[in-house]
Formats: sequence, structure tokens, C-alpha cells
Amino acid sequence: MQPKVGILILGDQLSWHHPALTEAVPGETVVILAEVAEEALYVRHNRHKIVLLFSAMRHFATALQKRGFDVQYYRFEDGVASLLEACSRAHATWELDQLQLCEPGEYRLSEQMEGWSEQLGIPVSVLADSRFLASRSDFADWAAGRKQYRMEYFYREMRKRYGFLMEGSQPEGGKWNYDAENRSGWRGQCEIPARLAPVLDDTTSEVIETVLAHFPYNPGDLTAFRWSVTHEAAQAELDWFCEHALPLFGTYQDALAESSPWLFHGLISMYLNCGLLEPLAVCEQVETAYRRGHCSLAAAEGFIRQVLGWREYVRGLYWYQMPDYRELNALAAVRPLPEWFWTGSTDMRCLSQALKQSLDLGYAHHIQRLMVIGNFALIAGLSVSEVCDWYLAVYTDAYEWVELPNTLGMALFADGGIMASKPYAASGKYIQKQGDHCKACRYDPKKVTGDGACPYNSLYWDFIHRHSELLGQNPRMGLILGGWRKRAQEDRQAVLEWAENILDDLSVL
Ligand code: FAD
Ligand code: DLZ
Ligand code: SF4
Repeated sequence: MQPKVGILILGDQLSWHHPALTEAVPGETVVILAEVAEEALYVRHNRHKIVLLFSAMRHFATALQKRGFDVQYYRFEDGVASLLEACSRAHATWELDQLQLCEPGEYRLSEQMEGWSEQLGIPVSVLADSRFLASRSDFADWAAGRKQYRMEYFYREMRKRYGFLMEGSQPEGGKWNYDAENRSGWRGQCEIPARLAPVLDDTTSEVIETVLAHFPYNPGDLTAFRWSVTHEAAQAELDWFCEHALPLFGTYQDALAESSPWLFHGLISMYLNCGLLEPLAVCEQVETAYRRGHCSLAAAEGFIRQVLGWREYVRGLYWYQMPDYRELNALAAVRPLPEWFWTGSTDMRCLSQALKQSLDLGYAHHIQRLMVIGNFALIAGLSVSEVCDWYLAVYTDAYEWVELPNTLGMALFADGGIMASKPYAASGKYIQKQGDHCKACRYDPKKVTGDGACPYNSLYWDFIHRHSELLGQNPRMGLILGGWRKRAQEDRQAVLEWAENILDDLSVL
């Protein structure tokens, strides 16, 4: 047998633009894909994520074979322990003369891979992930010498570099950011369009059986599995979004709705993050929708900012700051996660819905992740590492490169402000303004203390009080702190005592 080039494609790299694949010659290449215990077990992944990846990997293997590639595929039942073992087995079968990889999305794996060449006894090349629009070194060049790494400035550079929504060197419409137009709360103003019905093929049904058998204790209600597992189906979902939801995406981007887990969101992060969609093509499609008059500039800009700005920025920040970033805990938050984070059983209605859909569907939109779940964790001082592990486990789109900066940095302010200019802390008033959960909640968003008071309220003031020294150094917190300090001493005392009561036993909320 002729020695071959081996290309290991990870479960979140299922793209024809994989840097090793673009140069690969069928006949001289064997592509390795492996469902392995180590990747499936390093965190209690949502079953939706495992099914999506295993089924998409199997479909991609078939598509590769159709293009003439030899494929070495290991199924979960084959009992391969790790990605290294998969490569070693493939080497034994195919006599590889080298192995090519694309840099992985997590630091943990990238560290492991450093020893692979020696362990396998063949050269291993790790190629840069060309599917991101800013490379790690682009981000490092941008960040070098800056005191603060604000997304907004990074995003402007990316707009100029890629020419999205530009009029020459100026932003379309004269402003870089139309966020001020994108903050409506949800009061049932219009119909929320029904999503495309899910289609489960035989491969997905087979994978669901495997996952049910091997992951009985992981979160995820697989009777509700709805995710696309091929490039074509993911593209059809994006087309649907651009046609039906994009025009109102901006308006209700920050809204919370009892009746829908999806509202007008894209539902594409899980595809972007595993290679079924490409960020450049997504931004191009959204800009085209705007240019043909299908959506407003605010909607298109709001969406492109998420993909071209936030998504690239968090990835850059992750690699720029790791491995120290993972250890940060600027607010010394160590309180154990209440058990109901794993069941959603709390009377706090906004939180219960956000937790339940995260666990059952593997999805929550940004405001649920940030201002309902993350905000609660922040103001209650929940353990940073436990909260980060929870986020990494429950979402179908979760990989450490994107989960960690969003959770540790944006939601928990545990990096002390590297990412966010101030903590995203809010009381029940904000949640009431943004959505319609409070009407049917056992708690009252207007009450701060006493029976039935919304827990977000006293916890919010307790948070401000607890961290007043640190927050006092932040000019954006001056007004709030000033207001708190001006309140009568006995008033403040009552609020703090009420909060202390709550924190004493979170299990009863
Ligand atoms: P839309 O609202 O339709 O947005 C469009 C796209 O923009 C998303 O698909 C996503 O690719 C990108 N995007 C938007 N915001 C962000 C952001 N802050 N960071 C990175 N990309 C962004 N996103 C993940 O992909 N994986 C995670 O594990 C993850 N964890 C998060 C944890 C916390 C605490 C918070 C606050 C946010 C997290 N996000 C994460 C970002 C964001 O919430 C999700 O990308 C988004 O909810 C996915 O749903 P969607 O595709 O419907 O997004
Ligand atoms: C998340 C995940 C899971 C659950 N299983 C696999 C797997 O069996 N095989 C694989 O190649 N990749 C898997 N992944 C994705 C990897 O964990 C991911 O590549 C790393 O976390 C780096 O982002
Ligand atoms: Fe959430 Fe408080 Fe409103 Fe209940 S009252 S839904 S806990 S914000």
C-alpha cells in the first residue's frame, strides 16, 4: 500500500474549507474522523450537541467518499478512547507518512497535540484555522499595546478590512453601530414565525439511539432534536432566517418571550461552530438581504456585528489570554451552583424557562444567557468555575474558545473588565422591561424585600454593595453607586438582610 497523508478532521471542523482539505489530493489522502470517548466525556455535553456532531461527522464522511477520498471513520461503539488513539490506529492501517491537522478550538487539545508527532512517530503539521476571519496573530497585533480590548474598536477594523456595510471608508448610514434601535422588549407585538420542521434521517435516528444508550445522564431531550446535520440543511435554515426572521432580528434582539425560545434569532451558532456554515458567507448573505431592501440597516448591522465582531473577537481574546484566563476570578465568586441549575426547577419564571430550554433543547438566546442566567450567577456570586462548566456542558454551540470569554468575561466579570467595560448586573426591572415572564411569576418585580419580592432585586443591590470598592473605580458605575449610597441606612440594611436570607439557601427559590 502507498503511504498516505492523513488528515484528522475534528467534530467541530466539518468544512470543505478545512485548511488541510483544500490542498488534499483524493487517492493520496486518508481523512480520519473519530467519535471518541475522551471528547465526548470531558464535560457532561448536552445530548443535542453529541447527536449533532456525530450525525454531521457521519454525513461529512459520506460526502468526502463521494469526492473520492479514502475515509477512516471510527464510530463510538468501536471503543476508541482518544483522538490520538484514532490517529495511531489509522496509521497502523494506512501507513501514513504524515498527519495534518487544523488547530483545535480548545487550549486543552492544542496542548495535547504538541506531543503527537513524537507519540505517532510521523511528522504532524498543525495548520491555522482559515475559517475564522481574524487569525490569532491578527488579534494579537490588534491587541498589542492596548490597555483595553473593546469589541467595538476591533469590529470597526473588521468592517473596514472586509468591507461589510461600508460606503468607501465610512460606515453605511454614517454610524458604526445601530444598537440603540435594537432594544425593544417583548409584549407580543407580532406573530413569531414558526421554524422549519425538523427532518430526521436514518443516520440521525441511529445516532440518537447510540447517544441515548451511552449518555443516559447527560442533559438534552432528544425527542425535540431539531438541528441540521448537513451543509445543505444548515444553509436552508439560514435562508429561512434571512427570509422570515432577519427583518425583526434587530428590533427584538434583546427581548425575552414566554411563548418562544427562538424569537427572531438566527439559530446558527451551532453550525458556524462546527463547520456546517462559514462566517464570511453568512455575513455576505445578510448584507445582500439588506442591499435588496429586505431588511433595515439596523437589522443587518446588528447581525453582522455579532458574527464579524463578537464571534471573532471572543475567539481572538481566548487565544490571546489563555491559559491564565481560565483561572481568573476577580470578584472572588465561589458559592456552589444550586442543584436546580441542572433541572430548571425554580419559581423564578424567567430563570426557570431559560434553564429548562437550555437543558432540554441545548439552546438559549443571548439575553437569556447573559441577563437571565448569567446575571443571576453574577449577582449571587456563584462559583466561576462551576458556572463555566455548566455553560460548556449545556449548549449545542459550546466550545471553550467561545464559551469561556462569554461566561467568565462578559457574564461574570471574573476577568475584572478585560472584556466588558462594566458588569452586566441588572435587577428584576430590566427583565420585566425586556419580556413578559413577570406577569405569571410567583415573584413581584416591583418588590425588593418581603414575601414575594423578586430575588433579582435585593441580590442586585447586594452585589453593588459587596463590590462597591471595585465598582467605585469604574466611571460607568458612578451613578448607580451614588444612588445606593444616598439611600437611608435602614433601607439599605433591610435590602442587604433580605439578600443575605436568599443567599443562605438558594435551593428554596
Ligand atoms: P443570534 O442571536 O442569531 O446571533 C448570530 C450569531 O452571532 C450567532 O450564531 C453567533 O455565531 C454570533 N454571536 C452572537 N453573539 C456572540 C457572542 N457573544 N460571542 C460569540 N458569537 C456570538 N455562543 C456560542 O456560539 N457558544 C457558546 O458556548 C456561547 N456561550 C455563551 C455564554 C454566555 C454566558 C453568553 C452571554 C453568550 C454565549 N454565546 C455563545 C454567545 C451567544 O449567546 C450565542 O452565540 C447565541 O445565543 C447563539 O444563538 P443564535 O445563533 O440564535 O444567535
Ligand atoms: C464536542 C465533541 C464531542 C462531543 N465529540 C467529539 C468526537 O467524538 N470527536 C471529535 O473529533 N470531536 C468531538 N467533539 C469536538 C471536540 O471536542 C472539539 O474539536 C474540541 O473541543 C476543540 O474545539
Ligand atoms: Fe424573573 Fe423576577 Fe420577573 Fe419573576 S419577577 S420573572 S424572577 S424578573
